[in-house]
Amino acid sequence: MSNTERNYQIAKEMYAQLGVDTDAVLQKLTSVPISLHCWQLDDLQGFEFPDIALDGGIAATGSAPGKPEDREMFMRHLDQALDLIPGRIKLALHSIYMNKHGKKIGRNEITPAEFTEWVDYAKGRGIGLDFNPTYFAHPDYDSGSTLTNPDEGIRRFWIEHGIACRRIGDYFGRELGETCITNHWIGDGSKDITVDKLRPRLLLKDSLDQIFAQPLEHNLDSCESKVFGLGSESYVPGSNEFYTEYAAHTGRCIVCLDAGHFHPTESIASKFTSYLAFGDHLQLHVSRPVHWDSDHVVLVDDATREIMEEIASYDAYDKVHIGTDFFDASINRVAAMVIGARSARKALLLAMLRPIQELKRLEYEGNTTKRLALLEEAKMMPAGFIWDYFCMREDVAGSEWIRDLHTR
Ligand code: RNT
Ligand code: ZN
Repeated sequence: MSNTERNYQIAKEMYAQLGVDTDAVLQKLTSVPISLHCWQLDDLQGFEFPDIALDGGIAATGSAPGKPEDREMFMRHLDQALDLIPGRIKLALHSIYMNKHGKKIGRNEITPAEFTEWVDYAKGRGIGLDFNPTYFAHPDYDSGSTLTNPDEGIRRFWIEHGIACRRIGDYFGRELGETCITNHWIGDGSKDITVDKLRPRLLLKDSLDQIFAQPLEHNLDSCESKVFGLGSESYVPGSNEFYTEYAAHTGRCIVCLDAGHFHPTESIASKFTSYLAFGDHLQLHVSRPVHWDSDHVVLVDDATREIMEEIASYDAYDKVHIGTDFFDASINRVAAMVIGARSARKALLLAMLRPIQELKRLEYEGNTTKRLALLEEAKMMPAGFIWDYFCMREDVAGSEWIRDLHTR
């Protein structure tokens, strides 16, 4: 018996005393998909315009060496990262990771033909795909006004992009046998005081109506809200209230909650049950805001743990679709993707290892003293032994991946 197996046996007995079945936890842990965003690897550069600067009020700061110079290097880095990430994975793409095969194709004209390599890649690795229209970083347009643009021609362009993207999402879902979530986020908003806040929202509503007009079997759309961004400090039409209302009224999309898109003391975890109470699905962008929507690498921190705990507490794995979203260019980008992905999965494990039944029982009894005591005692349980065993079973390196990391 290896050290890892021996340690697991010890931990398993300890958790059993708390009423937690670690074998069942591991079975669940490997099956819950985490949708990893591809754009950590190249600071959201994509392949469409290799030189264009990022805009839309988001930014990847830092200048670590090793940013992929071409598609081949990007794919090599992606393989390196995915090899180090245990558990069921989906990969979230942005439309700018398309392959135009040398043709001149507008972003409003893209089709599955520009993404066939991604489907082959996903099939080869046995992973699912999610998708994102890119309503920013376009040489001809200002991303501060896309789906809310009063210029009908420009708004039309972005509506067509949205429609084209969800058809590609449907193609992903059909090919891979797993529903694709197509996430719509726009950077629209204004830097300063806006007198008419209604008009942009009416335009956005109309744009979404047009984008979502056709039901698609293998695609599920989500809309991601925000409080503010760089250059949209004073007003963002795509707020959480707006999209929540839109989703509830139309039933045409679900809501995506990004951990960095709320006020600093607001936790997205505490919001889940307001949607679950109505049977709604949710998509998550697990991220790490530091003072603002900074998109730092996800860690096993309190905020991430609370997110996972809220899912585990109600067994809501089929309703809450976990995804990541961060872009840090200050450290090795492959390692950043690995750290964030492993941390998200570790936080999920910790949430699953909580003695949920016992905690609920104490709560229903009104024994808030014992509830608090047990919550604190549970934190010192040997979860690391379970994680190591999980990695071993998944045939993915444990903490020794750091030893093999060739970076400063
Ligand atoms: C931006 C949103 C959005 C983007 C991606 C790249 O604030 O979080 O999800 O990060 O579309
Ligand atoms: Zn996001």
